[in-house]
Amino acid sequence: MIRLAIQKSGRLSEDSLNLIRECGISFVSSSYKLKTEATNFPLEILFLRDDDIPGYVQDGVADLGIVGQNVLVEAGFPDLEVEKLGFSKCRLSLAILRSEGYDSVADLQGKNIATSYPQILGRYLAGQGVQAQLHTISGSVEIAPSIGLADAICDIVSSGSTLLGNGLREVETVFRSEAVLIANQQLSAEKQELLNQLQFRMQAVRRARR
Ligand code: PRT
Ligand code: ZN
Repeated sequence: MIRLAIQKSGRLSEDSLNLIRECGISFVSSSYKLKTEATNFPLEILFLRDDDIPGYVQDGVADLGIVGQNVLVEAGFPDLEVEKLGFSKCRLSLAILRSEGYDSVADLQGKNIATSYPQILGRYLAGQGVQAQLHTISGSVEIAPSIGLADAICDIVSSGSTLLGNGLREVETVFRSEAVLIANQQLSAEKQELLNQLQFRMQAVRRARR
């Protein structure tokens, strides 16, 4: 039996469940249950907050997980990635008030930047030779500039309408992300074989979708 952690309720949940079903794996899920067992494959599914998934897989509490690369890399475990899944594509971008001028990332020198991704942003700015004060906040990051909490933000963007609605404009792409399958790095031979079977099926599903 192999244990897979997926997001309980959020942007990754439906696509994760659909992918497992399209792999020919049947299970019953209900919104109040935190785990379920597949009926035709030795798989147990755990339903968790996405932020908890990388740590659980790193520690072996779960063998496998489905999570956004943004959360995986921010948690510090990029090496757990084994397969790109092609959904939940988004980018982590820097944005400023639309009324502000902007030439290059050097304009952020000495500025206050609000983000939920201090690790990824910190590395990006260091790579650009820019020093800024990062303020880590866990939600509603887009409101920070208009209430005077920060000069800029770094947050997840997909359509761009949230930025627009908050009077912000995207100035730099810091990181591109999609959902990935992750795996513990010390799987038993038996679990490794089950992972191989799952990856094979996931690849076939992606080819069929194209
Ligand atoms: O409760 P839990 O902790 O499990 O969920 P969560 O609220 O932390 O995450 P959730 O469900 O919002 O997102 C899960 C994952 O989906 C993220 O980690 C990304 O990998 C991916 N993803 C894809 C997104 C988006 N698109 C997205 N648009 N995550 C968040 N957003 C938010 C963004 O933060 C911003 O507020 O949507 C807004 C921007 O969207 P646009 O379309 O207006 O640009
Ligand atoms: Zn989360």
